[in-house]
Amino acid sequence: MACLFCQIASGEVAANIVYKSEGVTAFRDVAPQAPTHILVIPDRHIAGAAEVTSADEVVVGRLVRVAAEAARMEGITDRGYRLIINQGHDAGQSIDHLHVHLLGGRPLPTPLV
Ligand code: DGP
Repeated sequence: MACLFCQIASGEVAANIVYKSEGVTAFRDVAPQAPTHILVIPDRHIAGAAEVTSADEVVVGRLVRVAAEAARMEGITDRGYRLIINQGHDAGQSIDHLHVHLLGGRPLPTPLV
């Protein structure tokens, strides 16, 4: 079955893309939970954090760097932001393609859960 985020990475499905380079795509979440809510994904399909292998370490590191660059572009670096990866059912992962949520632009709840 076609993976939605693979289709966004390939351009087959439209999204509000804020960054695309080096095998990584960042785009605005369709249902933002904060003033800034961007998803950062590897273009190559990785189902989730549990499926990351040593061969993925470079691109997975790149996800964090691109998220930090996106935060700078959003102007939220100084006030802070949160990066989240949901893995599996209990975490509420709804799309089985690894993605980092970049959330910011307002105070975020603490503790985390
Ligand atoms: P998660 O629950 O961690 O699997 O997050 C999946 C996110 O993906 C969720 O915040 C909503 C977002 N999302 C789902 N479908 C689409 C879509 O078609 N386009 C965009 N831009 N975001 C989507």
